[in-house]
This record gives sequence, C-alpha cells and structure tokens, in this order.
Amino acid sequence: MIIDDIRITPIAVADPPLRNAAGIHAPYALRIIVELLASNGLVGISEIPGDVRTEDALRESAEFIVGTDPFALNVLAERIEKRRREHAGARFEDHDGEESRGDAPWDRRITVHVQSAVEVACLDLIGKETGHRACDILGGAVRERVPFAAYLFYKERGAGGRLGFDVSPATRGWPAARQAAALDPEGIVAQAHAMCDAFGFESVKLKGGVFPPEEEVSAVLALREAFGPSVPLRFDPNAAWSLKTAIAMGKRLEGVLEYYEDPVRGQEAMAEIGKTVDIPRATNMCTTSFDDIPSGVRLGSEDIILADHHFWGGIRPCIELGRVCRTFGRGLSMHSNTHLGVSLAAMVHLAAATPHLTYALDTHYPWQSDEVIVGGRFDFDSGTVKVPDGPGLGVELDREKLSELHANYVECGLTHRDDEAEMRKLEPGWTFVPTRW
Ligand code: GKR
Ligand code: MG
Repeated sequence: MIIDDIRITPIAVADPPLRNAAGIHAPYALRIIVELLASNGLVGISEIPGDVRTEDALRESAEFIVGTDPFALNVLAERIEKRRREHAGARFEDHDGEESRGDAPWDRRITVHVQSAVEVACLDLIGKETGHRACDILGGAVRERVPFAAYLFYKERGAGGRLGFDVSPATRGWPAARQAAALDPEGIVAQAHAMCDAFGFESVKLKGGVFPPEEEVSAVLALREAFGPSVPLRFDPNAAWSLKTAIAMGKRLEGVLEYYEDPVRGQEAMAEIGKTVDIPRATNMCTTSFDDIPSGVRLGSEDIILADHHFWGGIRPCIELGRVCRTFGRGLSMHSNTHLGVSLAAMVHLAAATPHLTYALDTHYPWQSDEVIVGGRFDFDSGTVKVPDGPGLGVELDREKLSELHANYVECGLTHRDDEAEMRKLEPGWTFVPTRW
C-alpha cells in the first residue's frame, strides 16, 4: 500500500461565544480534514485545528508523503520535522518563531499539527488495510469506554454559526443552556447541570482567566456546593494569574479541586505553586513537548500532563508520553480544543490504548452541533464514549456534510483563530494580556 494523494479540506464549524483568557471564540472554529488516498483504493482520514499556515505546510509536505508506505510512520514524522526546520530556518525554535507554542491558551506549532494529521490518517489506513481498530494496532484497548469531563465556559449569549440567538421559550435542557449566557456563578452552575444531565459527565472543568479571580473562585465554590465532593472539579485560568494571585486563590481551593490547571505561566512559576498550594497541578501550557520533560521533572513543575495528539505529533507520541508520566510519577489527562467526530474518534482510540490514563478527558464536543462523519454525532453514556467498532478510526466522512462545512469556511472568511480580535467586536480596545491578574 502506497499513499497516492493527499486531500486537504478546511472547514468551519459553528462554535458558541465561549470566553477565555485570550478573548472569545469566533462564530466558527476552523478545522482541517485530511484524507490520504492509498494505491489500493483505501482512504485514511484525520482532523486537526485549522489555520492557513497549517494548510500550506500540509500542501508542502505532500511532495514526500505521496509515494510513501503509510506503515512508515517514523520516517514520515522525521521527514515532516526536517522539512519544517528547513522551511522556518532560524525562526524554528525562536521564542516568537514559527514553532513557538505562543502565549495563548492553544498551541500554534505547525510541525506537530502536520505530524498528527499524517500519523492519524496513516493509522486509519493501516487499520483499514489489516482489518483492525486503531487502538488494537496501538497495542490493544485497556478500556472499551473512555470517560470524559464536562467542560464549562463563561460564555455570551448564542450558539455560534448561523444558530443565532433565538431559542424557543419551550427549549429546555442542554440546547437552551448552550444558547444561554453564563457570566456568573449561577450561570455556570446551571450550565454544569444541563451539560451533566445531557451527557452524564462525572467530572467537571471550568475554564477561567476571564473575570477577576475572586469571581472565578466563587464559581468553583458554587459548583462544589451544587455537586458535592464526589464530583471532581478542575479549574484552568490558562496562566492569566500572577504567582501571588495563584497562591492566594489556590489556598482557597485546597480540598476543592481535583487539579489546578496552568494557574501561572512557565515551569518555574508552576513549580513555586507546588511548594505552597496543596492541589495537584496540571498543564497543557508549560510542559508541551518531550524537550520540556527534563526541566519539568527537575523543577517539579506539574503533577499531571494533558496529552493532545494534535499538539504532541500524533497518537503514538501521546502513548509514549503516558509511559514517561508513569516513570516520573505524573498523572496523564487529555486536553481539547473545539473539534468534531474524527478528532473525537482519535482521542478515544488513544485513550483506549493508553494504560496510564489517570483522569477523565477534556472535550469541547458538547459545544458543537455540526458533524462531518457518517451517522452523525457520537453518543455519550454516563460521560463515556465507546471505542468505535470498525477498522482504523472506525468513522467515515459524510461527503455532503464535508462540502457544507467547507462552504462555511469559504463564506466565513476566517483564516486562523484570533479570539482577541473577536473580543474587540464585543469590547472595542480589549487586548490580550498574558498575565492579567
Ligand atoms: O477553547 O477557549 C478554549 C480553551 O481555552 C482552549 O483554547 C485551551 O487550549 O482547552 C484549552 C486548555 O485546556 O487550555
Ligand atoms: Mg488547559
């Protein structure tokens, strides 16, 4: 089996106005659907965050992806990195260069996105060729259902895309909560109830870094009051807090949080938190690559790392990360950005094949209404998703939906994620401040 062609389809997915430290989500989130067309007629698929720079990098990579055996995963990963290094030159590892993770809550490195797109689509091809599920190729499933956490956001009114602001007064439950604004502790608790009732989640995460710390701590305490100590709570201000603030707030959250995710920026500051605040610390911002592991271990900057196959270069590096975490006594959880079912399927296979997965995973999936896979949206049962049965990822593209979502992309005119620019539409003059409080 040889890869004959690569098809890259940017899509725009309706996304509600969710707030974070860097601003607010645009009405559409960009994703890229990648298809690898093999010589035997099989097609392997993957999904990654959208950005024109990533699209360009994928197109450039086509010259050495085409003609390669999809089983040659190590060779492909190395070639992608080499090509990206040549392309970026000195800027590759500069703080502000092309391969910088950036200060925003999400990761903007292009190489790992391209590696992820190619690896996942190859695993899908290998599975289809051999008749095995992706998780079985990766060593076998240690769980057949994967647990996820409710992911709460402060949000403005509306559900994104063309869904507008109108909701019939008769609408109840999650569809109403997905439209409603949630800007205070009462709104967050109502959102949590609606999301947990609809999906059965048994852990809850609140995205912070939006309002003054006292207000956000009140929301966490209101969640604890509403759900009791049996529901694990996580809180993530995306490093918008100073060390002083994070220590003061952390003291109030001891005994309340399951983990404190990126309260501050950088491994050194995260390590300081660990000296005074008695809550496990998690990160998807300060330890984000294998190169960061030695200093993270030396400093003791986190207790839990959030894997993400889009940001670690694929599913296999995340499984390796699981082994590293077990070796160094760290827990492993999973990070998420806005996504559809192809990414969800990959997350589920990764989680199924990772013995050392110690927490329920993050997912933005409840916030989306679009889907790009045949059969529509995934079902959640008691907050868990079943590993798909079919070979490879076990999901297929719905071509009609893919065309619709691509038409959204062309129409909406967005080329990359810019939550700060969106926020200015709401509050002219608003600027992103990496450490705000
Ligand atoms: O979707 O606004 C968001 C989140 O803030 C996201 O961008 C982060 O990458 O989910 C994320 C996180 O855990 O930091
Ligand atoms: Mg985070």
